[in-house]
Amino acid sequence: MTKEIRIGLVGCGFMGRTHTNGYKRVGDFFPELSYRPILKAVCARNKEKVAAFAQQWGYESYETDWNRLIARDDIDAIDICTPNNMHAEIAIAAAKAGKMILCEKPLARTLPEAASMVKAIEQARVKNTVWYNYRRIPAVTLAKKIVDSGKLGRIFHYRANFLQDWTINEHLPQGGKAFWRMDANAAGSGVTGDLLAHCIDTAMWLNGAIKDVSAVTETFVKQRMHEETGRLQDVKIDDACIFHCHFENGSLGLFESTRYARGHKALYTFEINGEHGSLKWDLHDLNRLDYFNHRDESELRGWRSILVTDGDQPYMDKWWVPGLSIGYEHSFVHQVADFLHSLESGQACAPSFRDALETQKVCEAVLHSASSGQWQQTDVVWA
Ligand code: 4PW
Repeated sequence: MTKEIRIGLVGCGFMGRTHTNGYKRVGDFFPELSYRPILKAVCARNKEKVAAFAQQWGYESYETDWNRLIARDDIDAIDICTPNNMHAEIAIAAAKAGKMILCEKPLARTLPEAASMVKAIEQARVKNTVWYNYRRIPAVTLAKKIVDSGKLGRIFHYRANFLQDWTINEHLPQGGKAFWRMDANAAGSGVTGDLLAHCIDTAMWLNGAIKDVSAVTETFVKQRMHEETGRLQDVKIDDACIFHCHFENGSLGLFESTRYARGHKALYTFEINGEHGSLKWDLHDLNRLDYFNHRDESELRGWRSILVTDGDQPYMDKWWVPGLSIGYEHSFVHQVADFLHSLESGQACAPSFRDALETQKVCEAVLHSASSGQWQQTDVVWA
């Protein structure tokens, strides 16, 4: 018997589209799941925009006030795709109303905000997850299987980059609908919360807790016009951030993120080096995982380039035939599938709000370290 999960989406920007595509596709490709998302309502302040989004994507109805969406008794789950400054208020209200919550990353702007969200969902005991979608790219999930199998042995190094170039133009404004990621009040931070948060989530998932960090940040364009005030205002986000760290398992980490790497649009890469082998992954070639196994016969030893498209590899039995690739959008379909599966199994859907709180601790420690010039403990507790 199919059970319905009636979705109420808040926000209809880029992430609203990726999540909605996930809800729409999941039933076709994961027919065994007993839960099915129903696109019940979408909410955004601008009536014309939200009505058009509802029509284009197939939502049954729309709202212009998220409080009304949460108050509706025909909604089971609230999906938060707003700018970061609204995550906490919406999530806490949704938890009080007993709704399941799926929240876009990063969980919040700050650690105290994130902690209040975790408290609310744990008190209300509502199902929850945070959209750190890169975990669900099959090659990344395969990396997790290889690390967990112990094939790499003792881990020495973890390094990750997330590079973009879209804010180099000094005439771009901050704030408003299009540029809220550049406004510290809306976003909380710059590349640390927006991009490094992904790298940190993947890193701790693959390699365990990050214990302490030492960071530098830079804001290359110091003032930009603010969309809301129309005035030139100080830019308070980090345009670039580099940090190094110790992991709990004794390995060293090196992370870099910037929106000023001319030519790079969304280059997320990571590499992990262990005693017996190494793994490398690159978002621009996302179906491929590179693996070096030092235990291979010495004459034939070398980097293996694994094209992750085979039915034996994570998630790939759901898609086409071996050799045919899938893309970025499928990571969101997988996240929906895993969330629906968690409703059947009764297990938490990782990363939960609590897991995302640990990532938030690292982001906060990184920003503190950059401003103090000191190493900073993270206090991460990673299961
Ligand atoms: O979450 C991130 C975004 O804010 C994304 O994964 C990539 O960078 C794409 O857009 C931004």
